[in-house]
Amino acid sequence: MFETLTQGFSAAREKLSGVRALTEENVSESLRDVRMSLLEADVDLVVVRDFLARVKERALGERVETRVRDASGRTHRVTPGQHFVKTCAEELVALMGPVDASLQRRNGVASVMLVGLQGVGKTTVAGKLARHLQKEGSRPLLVAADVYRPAAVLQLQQLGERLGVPVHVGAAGEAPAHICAAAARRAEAEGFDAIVFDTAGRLAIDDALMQELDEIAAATRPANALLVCDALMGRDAVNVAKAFSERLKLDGLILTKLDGDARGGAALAIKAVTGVPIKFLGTGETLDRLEAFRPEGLASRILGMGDIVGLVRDFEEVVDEKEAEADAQRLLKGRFGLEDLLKQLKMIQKLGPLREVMAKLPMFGPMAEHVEESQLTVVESLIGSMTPDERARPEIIDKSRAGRIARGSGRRSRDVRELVDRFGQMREMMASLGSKSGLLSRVPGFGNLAGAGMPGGFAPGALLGAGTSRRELSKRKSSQKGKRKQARKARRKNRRR
Ligand SMILES: Nc1nc2c(ncn2[C@@H]2O[C@H](COP(=O)(O)OP(=O)(O)O)[C@@H](O)[C@H]2O)c(=O)[nH]1
Ligand SMILES: [Mg+2]
Repeated sequence: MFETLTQGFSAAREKLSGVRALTEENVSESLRDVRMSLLEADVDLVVVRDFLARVKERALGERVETRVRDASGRTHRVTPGQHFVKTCAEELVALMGPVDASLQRRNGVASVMLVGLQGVGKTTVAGKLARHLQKEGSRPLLVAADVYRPAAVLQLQQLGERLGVPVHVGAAGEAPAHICAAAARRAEAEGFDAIVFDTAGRLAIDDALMQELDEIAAATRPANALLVCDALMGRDAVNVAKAFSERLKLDGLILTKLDGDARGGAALAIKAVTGVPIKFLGTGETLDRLEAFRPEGLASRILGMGDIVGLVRDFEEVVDEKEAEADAQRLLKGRFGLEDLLKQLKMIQKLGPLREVMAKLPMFGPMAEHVEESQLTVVESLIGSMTPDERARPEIIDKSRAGRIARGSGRRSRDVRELVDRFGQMREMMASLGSKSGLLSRVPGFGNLAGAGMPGGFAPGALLGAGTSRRELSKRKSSQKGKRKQARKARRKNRRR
């Protein structure tokens, strides 16, 4: 997601890393990288121009605070480069915002009419929204209003079946507006408090389609008319959205297929060009891949700074809160073995493709594209070949044990040693930083695995060390050394007290 933009902003940030002040010259130079990535990402030209102008004006116009005080009263130094990134983040949020992921209700019913071209993901979104509404405690009814392709009805029925959500289907030859009106009456009679109309699309916008959508809207007066857009279409998605918004009153946008979109041009420009707020993002084919839109999360992912809040939400979906608490407690006491690691790795896998999960982590974002899913499998197979004792206390794994584990898992002894070494480092890190970590500690069960904001701090990731560049590794190592030194100092200080 957004690799193109992330690279541009990272390059810009790097250029400003040593400077003592933001000047016309160095800001312009940095913005050149940003401009190039924006154009490459297929962002609308007018949007690019305005965005760059605003960032530049603010970067140069505002007094750069060199020291800020955080909530706990500690002061931090702020570099001009950081100030620049903060300005970019705020302008990205302003460009893509506001936050508006709520679904409106009329007479207590959350009615949603989905419109959009063919193949953009309307039917998939219908299923995802039904699931979302279910999770919020509503009772949704799905309505198959795409009557032109029998397969479309079947597709919705299959989704409904999987979710246990009834699907309203019209009679043969019944007009879409008629079907939808009948479904709305049925919803009222049968006590459904949410209804999602899955309408037909076309390859391009035409009058017949608009006419049909007008009729459905008039017949059902949906509380939410949402346009579904395919992010992979880039600037075309934006143009289509503009044309739709000029013909139909839209309450929101849903951007789909962001998981496959390396450029991100549509996400950046679509709100600015249409004036219609983004409500949800589709980030995969399965029904759980729907995210409520948060511009801050997207902006920080674009800037390569991760999206902790998004990650926390993902975790809430897959993690048993109580179990996570218990895990965290044990970790706090230093009782943490490879068995626990295996459990956490499995949990990560439930969250989605590894590189997507990593992209949401600060510091790991830029490395996410180097991550290979297969590394997880290696770690899994190694741990799988260990005895319970070895899993609990990996430090007992000597040369002969390592050899046996390697043979059992079909890996090399070196892999075993690497895993054990890294695990040892990780435990040490945890012991020194432990629960003091900031944001990441809010991730259930992960708080103690992670030193927030520290390269390599995210333990399972650090353990994989997957495809990490040598430079990154050495950076990490020296930073770890620094942290360890700090931790030793802190421990000594504590003892003295
Ligand atoms: N990767 C990915 N594929 C998606 C997403 N949403 C939908 N799709 C796929 O896009 C194709 C078209 O989706 P569909 O819901 O039938 O589109 P419709 O014609 O607008 O109803 C299907 O193969 C979906 O699995 C998404 O967020 N990510
Ligand atoms: Mg469809």
